[in-house]
Amino acid sequence: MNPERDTIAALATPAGQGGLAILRLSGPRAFPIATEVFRGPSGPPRTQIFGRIVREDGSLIDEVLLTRFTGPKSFTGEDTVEITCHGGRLVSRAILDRLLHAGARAAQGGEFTQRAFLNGKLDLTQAEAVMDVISAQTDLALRCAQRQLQGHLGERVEHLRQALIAVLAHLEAWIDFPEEDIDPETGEQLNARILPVLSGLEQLRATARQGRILREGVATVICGSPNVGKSSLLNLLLGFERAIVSEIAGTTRDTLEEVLDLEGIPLRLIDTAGLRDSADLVELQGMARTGKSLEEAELVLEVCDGHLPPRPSAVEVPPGALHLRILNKMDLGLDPGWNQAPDILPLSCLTGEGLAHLKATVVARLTSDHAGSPDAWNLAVNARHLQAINKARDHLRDALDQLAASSPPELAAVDLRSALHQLAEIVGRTDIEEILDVVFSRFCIGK
Ligand SMILES: Nc1nc2c(ncn2[C@@H]2O[C@H](COP(=O)(O)OP(=O)(O)OP(=O)(O)O)[C@@H](O)[C@H]2O)c(=O)[nH]1
Ligand SMILES: [Mg+2]
Repeated sequence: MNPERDTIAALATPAGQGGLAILRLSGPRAFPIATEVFRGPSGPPRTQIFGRIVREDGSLIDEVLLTRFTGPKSFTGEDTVEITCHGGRLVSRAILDRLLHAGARAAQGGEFTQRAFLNGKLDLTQAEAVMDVISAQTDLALRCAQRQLQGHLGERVEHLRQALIAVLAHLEAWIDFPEEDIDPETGEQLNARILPVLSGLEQLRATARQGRILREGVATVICGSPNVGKSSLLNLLLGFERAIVSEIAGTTRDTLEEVLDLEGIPLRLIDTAGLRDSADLVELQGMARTGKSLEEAELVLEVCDGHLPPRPSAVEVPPGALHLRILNKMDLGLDPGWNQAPDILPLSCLTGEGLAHLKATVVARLTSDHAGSPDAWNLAVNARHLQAINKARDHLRDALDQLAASSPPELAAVDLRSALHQLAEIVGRTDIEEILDVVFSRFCIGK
């Protein structure tokens, strides 16, 4: 424990009314501060003790349960106290004020987890996973975050890092010999040891898309002409009447967004205004918003009225996005003009016919490109990891080029060290003040 550090305090549960609220206190003065504000029996650590939080004059603020965790056996690694009080805004605020008055400092967002990291309780991937667990929107996202919190990703990266350290040691031993260049045999051996690390990095890289999907959801835009059943599809997928549906063309004016858990994959469903020629100012603004949503779409669900003959589509699918065409209103019978159309999914929002097939197709299309990799949904690296992995990969490729060109070995060593530095940044094993701010700024207070 670092005695220089402040003792920090915060409300760990959401501000507002609830049955209970929990406050946290962590740092070298956590126990003395607790003793000052708490009246109750003393008891062993990790045991809840019933007592009272009192003001300076001894008057009651609230009856609470208080638990002491002696560092390093605590979440932060420091002496920590948790206070469970009644879940009212005023009462939790009054207790927090009392703790601050007794010498604690108000914690910043993520500061408890940051201390856990600085005290070696978590590596940086695990610290990030704390936030992923809190913000997970689907079971699959939660499972992935829990695996990362258990240290699976950290272990994989550490494994690659150790392999690279061994290569560097080999290379440096070679540098200590007086010869000027790497002889072909040593070059081959080094090559053979770098290549598996490179392929390990590629495997991690291949999980980045899943990482983004699990953390941010798939931007899914429901679009098409007016009155084809876009809002009906949104409602059908969600299972409740989120959007207004009517037989009047141009019902939806503004974009509407709602998250759907589709077999563990979070879809950010966006219902949009129908696209058509119009002079109505509000409708034009709505269509402009449809266009904006489409620009950022990863999955485009283009809805058509299957009862009517096909018409040229006004939907512009951005490059790289998945595009599915849905023929709605199949209960009214499909127009024969659609017979030749490829890749269409018949559906009836009225009866639900075709929905199971549509869902299965979406899941299959979203998961197909990594069907061979069971890691993809487990490791699912985030954007920060990906950036470091990309840089590490580039440095390793440079090192291989140097070896192939039989350059002086010092040059390959520089590249290997740079690659190592990138891997160290992923798990936080380096001097990384600047990346800490980026990582922990996403956190909520009290975590
Ligand atoms: N028979 C039948 N009618 C449907 C079906 N789906 C939607 N409708 C009807 O079609 C009309 C338009 O549905 P909406 O969901 O409001 O269509 P929209 O595409 O959102 O329309 P705008 O918001 O105006 O662009 C409503 O009267 C719906 O009840 C379907 O599968 N079968
Ligand atoms: Mg609509």
